[in-house]
Amino acid sequence: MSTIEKKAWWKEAVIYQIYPRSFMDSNGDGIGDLCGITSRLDYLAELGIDVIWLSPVYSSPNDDNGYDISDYRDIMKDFGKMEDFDHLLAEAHKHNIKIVMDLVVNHTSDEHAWFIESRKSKDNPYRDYYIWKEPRDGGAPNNWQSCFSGSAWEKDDATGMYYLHCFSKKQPDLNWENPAVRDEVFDMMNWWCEKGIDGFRMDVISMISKDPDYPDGPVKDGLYGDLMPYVCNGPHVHEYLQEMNRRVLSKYDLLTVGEAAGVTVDEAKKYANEEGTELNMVFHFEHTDAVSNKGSVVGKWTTRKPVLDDIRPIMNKWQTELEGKAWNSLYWDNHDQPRAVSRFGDDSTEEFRVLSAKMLATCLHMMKGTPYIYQGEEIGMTNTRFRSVEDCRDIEEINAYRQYVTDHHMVSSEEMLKCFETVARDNARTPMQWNSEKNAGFSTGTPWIPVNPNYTDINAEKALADPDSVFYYYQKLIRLRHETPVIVYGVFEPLLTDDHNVYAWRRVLGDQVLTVACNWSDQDVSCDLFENLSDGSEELISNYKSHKKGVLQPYEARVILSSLS
Ligand code: TEU
Ligand code: CA
Repeated sequence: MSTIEKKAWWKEAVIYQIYPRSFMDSNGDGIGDLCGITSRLDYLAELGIDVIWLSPVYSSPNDDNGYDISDYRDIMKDFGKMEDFDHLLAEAHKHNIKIVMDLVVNHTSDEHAWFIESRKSKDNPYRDYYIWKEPRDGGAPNNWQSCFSGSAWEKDDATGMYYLHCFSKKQPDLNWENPAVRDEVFDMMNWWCEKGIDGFRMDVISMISKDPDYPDGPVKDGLYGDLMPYVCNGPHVHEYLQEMNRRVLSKYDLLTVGEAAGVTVDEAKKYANEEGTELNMVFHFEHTDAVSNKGSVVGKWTTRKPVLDDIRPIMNKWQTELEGKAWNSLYWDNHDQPRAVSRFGDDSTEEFRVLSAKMLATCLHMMKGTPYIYQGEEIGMTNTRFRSVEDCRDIEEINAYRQYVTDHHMVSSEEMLKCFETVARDNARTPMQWNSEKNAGFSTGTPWIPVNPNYTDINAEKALADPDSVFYYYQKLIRLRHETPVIVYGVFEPLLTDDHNVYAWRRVLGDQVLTVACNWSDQDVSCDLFENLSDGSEELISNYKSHKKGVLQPYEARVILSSLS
């Protein structure tokens, strides 16, 4: 028997992530923008989501599409003006939709005023805002590789010292040990909260406290060392987040989610503890990294697709271990990941694309935690094609191609492009497919990144005209969540954990039981979970209209609500 835990609106909500650059272009310059988002609020209200997470919209030179911020209190020129933001926020609230901002404070842009000052001289008042080290043997201070290839250190001519950049060299890492940096960040956060925003998604927040020894990392591919063990979950990260909570978060009613690269369940219990001293929840990477961690072509790059046996032990661990101690966030994809249906489902035929997109949605939305939908997931958008590296826009892809293909000949161009088609971030960044008109209805100009050629078959207008579409299936899942407490608060109990094809579990709350089964294969498989249903059992949702006795059909998903007594 379960106990009813602390209720919270952010546990009951469904979040929809918008990558503004690729969502809707209102002025024909080929780049999505804030007015474009405002023009599509009716669509989001129809879907029924509660919250928008906006990927960064602040001033940025766009080395990493807005994750390199040059002014935290201004809007990126490509996206509009502050008054467009204020209008979006007000209109979203009128639609009963909250807005969560992306908070990127592990690093700034090298064009941020703080860094422009910091690099000027060793005694500049802003010097300690960033992480500067003397050269070692005339080279970089250690062997760390940046997440975007090459050394994580860049030599700066003005002083001959190196600064740390875990990402691109245009994203210098802030020095959180400096209290002045924390003051600046917390002031800025309070400023946005006073505007009336509804929360923060915190970019790589697990990386803000570094190992003070800066040791060399284990060398993986013969070029550089891994920095992750020394920058994730560092010695002061919980102290800094508790300070942030005291000085900002606790003063408002916010949704907070930390993007927590390298997080383990034990660390998550601290970041997302039920007492609420840090954040509401974190994103972990264990299911998205599952295949690369088992062996890849090079780095994260792989052509392998995960199978249920790769994913279930991870998801079940997070479900059972956080129970009662911390809250989960649930996602299959985002702007850094390939498309959910292409990676975890099956986009080989139209029938399987639709069935498996609905199956994955069922699977995710029936687990315990707050579900996140990434733009286009609700219509089953798929991965795209990379004819050559010219099709890439993402700095991660471009740099990895240069390092592994061009400079070191470790991988052929053909193989790298296959890896890109499997896991590249640009798969998620092709424009939202609104209709079958020019550029999928995204823009009247030339889109900044090519539209996925399948937009004439897969688009929102078609989905809205088809009662059996993936869109209406998501709409129903969201409505069910709002109506059915066991979907939000029920305790997760794994079932059939040895089955290679069927992912099944129960959720229990009081005397209510939800039984969930999802067939992850393209074959009929046997499953007797639904054979002896008690009287009064009710099918809440399924992606099939008729069922076969003792069998789950290809990608079939079923959810049954019954009572324990
Ligand atoms: O991502 C950080 C992160 O760890 C990634 O998912 C990263 O994209 C991946 O490891 C690369 O292989 C966040 C943002 O979501 C991402 O878009 C930014 O590029 C990155 O931080 C830097 O701000
Ligand atoms: Ca535009």
